[in-house]
Formats: sequence, structure tokens, C-alpha cells
Amino acid sequence: MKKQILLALAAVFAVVTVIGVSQPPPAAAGGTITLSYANFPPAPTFPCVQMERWKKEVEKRTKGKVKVNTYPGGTLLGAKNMMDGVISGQADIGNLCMAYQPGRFVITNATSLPLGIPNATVGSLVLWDLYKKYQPKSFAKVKVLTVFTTAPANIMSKIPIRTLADIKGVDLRASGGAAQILKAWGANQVGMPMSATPEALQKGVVKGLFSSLEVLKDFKFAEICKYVTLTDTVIYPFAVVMNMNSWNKLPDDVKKVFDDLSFDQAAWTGNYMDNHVKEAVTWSKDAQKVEFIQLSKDEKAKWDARLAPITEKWIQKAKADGYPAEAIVKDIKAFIKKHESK
Ligand code: DTR
Repeated sequence: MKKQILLALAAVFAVVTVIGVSQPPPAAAGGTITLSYANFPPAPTFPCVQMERWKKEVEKRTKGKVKVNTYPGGTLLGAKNMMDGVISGQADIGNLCMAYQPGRFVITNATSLPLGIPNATVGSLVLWDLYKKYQPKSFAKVKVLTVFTTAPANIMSKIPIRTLADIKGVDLRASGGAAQILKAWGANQVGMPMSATPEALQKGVVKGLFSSLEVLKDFKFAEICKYVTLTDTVIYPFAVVMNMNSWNKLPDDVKKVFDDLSFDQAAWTGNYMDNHVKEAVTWSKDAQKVEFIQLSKDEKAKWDARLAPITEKWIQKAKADGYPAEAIVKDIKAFIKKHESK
């Protein structure tokens, strides 16, 4: 009798174990894992184009096991609450521009010092290397899925800016690292996320902006800003982050797909951005008759001289705050060389 009871208990135990093991992970419903992905700018812009590409790749590589619902245009989370919204689980995944919170992402935002990142492809790979090497504490509460950068920033304006005298006191929009560069040139820098910029330009709150040039086409800024001053100065860094619980719940094979995509997605986005900038420039010249102003050699030297103290000042401040600031700058320069030569 005793033996029979033991056998019965063992059978029940076996059944429970099998069911337990074969149950889908908590995120799954009907065999599919559904994830929400929030983004702040409108759907046609490059942060959302890279989001759709990631979604497509993930759905393909997991053979439909993962479904990604995308929310562009700030419909789920906005530019400034992206990180905290993902940490608290309002979205499983979110794309953020680190430059909008300069003090929060000190190490990765060092990529927006004027160190000579030549394009978005190199920028994105430099940022990835930097993230991997330093594993910054600011990302401890999330899983970083990928990072990428814009192409270098240029001035788009309603009035021609050809000299430092022309830019003095002009209201221009920029955020993060790019902001101090505008200030160094003497502009009146106005801070706001890209998503707020179209209205500010339309209402005349600003006379122009400082950003990568694909926005001439994607936001139709070329219709308002008929002048571009070519400075090719700094990039803006971005990160795609995932809620830690959502990440932990994923089965190992899906985690592997996401990890395998990280570097690939950074390179894809950089390359997309660089090509898209070229298209936007051609369209702005041909269809919108935008004038592209090349600074003369002498003038450019004056603009560059104003930027010289920025990196040194950053090193002093970051060092005082406990960061290995000199090593960070040295690493960024070395990573630029490494990826430039490829
Ligand atoms: N240059 C940064 C980031 C940025 C560049 N292009 C876009 C498009 C959509 C959103 C952000 C950005 C900026 O000026 O905010």
C-alpha cells in the first residue's frame, strides 16, 4: 500500500515537472513572445527606420517566436522619459538619445566631444566598443540591445551663416554635447529634443538647428532652412535598451538572437544614416535650392580654435566626478582610428 502511494506521488511529481518544464516563458502567450518597443520621433525618421529593421530581423531570426509591436512618435514613451519608462516596464524596449540627458550618460556621451568622428558608421562602432569596454553603471538597470550615432552635425538655418560674426547671438537649437559647441561659436543655444524642433522653427522660437543633415528631408526642414553651414562637428549618441525583467524572462535561444544582432544593428544603422544623409543633401540642393556654405580655410581654423578647450574642460570635470576621463578620450580616439581604417 505504502509502495503504491509512493508510486502515485512519483507519477504526479513527474507530470507536474514535465508540464512545468514545457510551459512557455512568462512573456509568451500562445507560443509567441510579444514585446513593445517605444520610440520618440515620427515613423519616417532614422531612429524609427532602424527600429523597424530590428523588428523585422528579430521576427525573421526567431522564426516568428517573437513579435515586436512598435510605437513611434512618442505614442508610448517620449524623448525624456524613455530610460525611466523602460526601467519601470511601461515599454519592454525603448530607443533613447543619450544627448538629451547629458549628466546621466557621462561615459557614452563623451563620444559627442569634438574628437573627429567622421561619419555615423564609424561613430556607431566606436560607441559600441566604448559601451562594451566600460559597461557604464548608467545602464545597470537595463539590457542594452544596441547603440548607434548620427552622422556629424551641421548648422541648418533660415539666415546665411558664413562667419563667426554671423552666428553671434543667433537662436539655434541643439542638445547635449552639441549644445556647448554652439555656445563656443557664440550662438544663443536653445535646448530641446528633435521631436519639439519642427514647431520651434515654425513659430520662430529658433532660427535654425544643429544636427545631422538627414533631417533636412525627414522633417522637411529644407523647406524652412535655406542655408546649411558645413561644420561636420559632432555626433549624437543613441541606445536601445530593454527592461531587465522582460530580458530575464526570454528563453536562451531568443537572448542569443538579440545578442547576435547588437553589433550588426549598430553597423546597419550607421550605414543607413550615412547613405540617407547623402540623399537628403541631394534633395535639398536640387528640389529645395538650399545653399551649402563651405567655410574658408581661415574661417574654419577660427571655428576649430573655439572648440579646442572643450575636451580638456570635460576631462577635468569628469575626473573630478570620479570617471577615468583621460582613458575614455584616449579610447575613443583609438576606436575612431581602428574603424576608420576598415
Ligand atoms: N541630432 C540629434 C539626434 C537626431 C538626429 N536626427 C534625428 C531624427 C529624429 C530624432 C532625433 C534625431 C538631435 O538633433 O536631436
